[in-house]
Amino acid sequence: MARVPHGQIVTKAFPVLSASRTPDIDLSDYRLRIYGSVGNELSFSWEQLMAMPMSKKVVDIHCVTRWSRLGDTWEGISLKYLLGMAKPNGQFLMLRSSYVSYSANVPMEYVNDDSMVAFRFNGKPLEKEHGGPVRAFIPALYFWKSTKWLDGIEVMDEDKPGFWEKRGYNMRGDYNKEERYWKGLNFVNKLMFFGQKDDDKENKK
Ligand SMILES: Nc1nc2c(c(=O)[nH]1)N[C@H]1C(S)=C(S)[C@@H](COP(=O)(O)O)O[C@H]1N2
Ligand SMILES: [Mo]
Repeated sequence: MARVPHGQIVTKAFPVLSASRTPDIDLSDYRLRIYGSVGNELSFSWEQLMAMPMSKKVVDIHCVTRWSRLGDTWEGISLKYLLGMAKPNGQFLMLRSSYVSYSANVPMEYVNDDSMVAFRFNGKPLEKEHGGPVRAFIPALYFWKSTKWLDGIEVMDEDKPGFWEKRGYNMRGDYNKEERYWKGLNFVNKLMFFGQKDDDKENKK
C-alpha cells in the first residue's frame, strides 16, 4: 500500500474545516463522557485526563476534500486505553461535540493504536480552530471522523450516521477503499476531478 491513498494530494498547509463557529471551552467545567452501550459509564474532568498516560504518534491525515498531511506528531490519550476502562459492548462509536452539535460515527475496528483523544499537535497545544483544547483523532479514516472539541464518546450497538454521514458522506470513510461519499455523490465527485491523473490504481486494495 502506497503511503498516499488514491485520489489524495499532499500539502504542507493545514486547512481549517469547520461546519460551525469555533467554540470557547471552559476547562473548569469540561467533562469527557464515555457512555451508551458500555459496562462502565465514565466522565472525566480536565485534571483527570491530564493525569493519564499520554501517547505520542507520528501519523498522516487524509481529508475527504483530497488534501493529506504527512508525518505530523500527535499527542493525547490512547482511545483504546480509555475505551478499555469503559468496557464497551457495542461495536460502533459516535464521537460528539456538544459545543457545536457535531458528531461522527466510527466502527470500533478502525480504532487502532494511533487513535486518541488528542491535545497536542507538532509539539504545541492544539489550536482552537483545529479542535483545541481537545479533539478526537482517528487516523485510520478520513479526517472528518476526527471530531473537534470532543466531549462525548457514545458506544452504540448499531451503526448510526453522524453530522456529515447524514449529508452524503460515507458511513465508514476508509481512505484505502476511497469511501468518500454515498454512491451517487461519488459520481459527482469523480466528475469534479476528471482532470486528475489516474495512474496509481495499484494503491487500491
Ligand atoms: N466539531 C467538529 N469537528 C470536525 C469538523 C467540524 O466541522 N466540527 N469537521 C471535520 C472535518 S470535515 C475535517 S476534514 C476535520 C478538519 O480538521 P481541521 O480543521 O483541524 O483541519 O475536522 C473534522 N472534525
Ligand atoms: Mo473534511
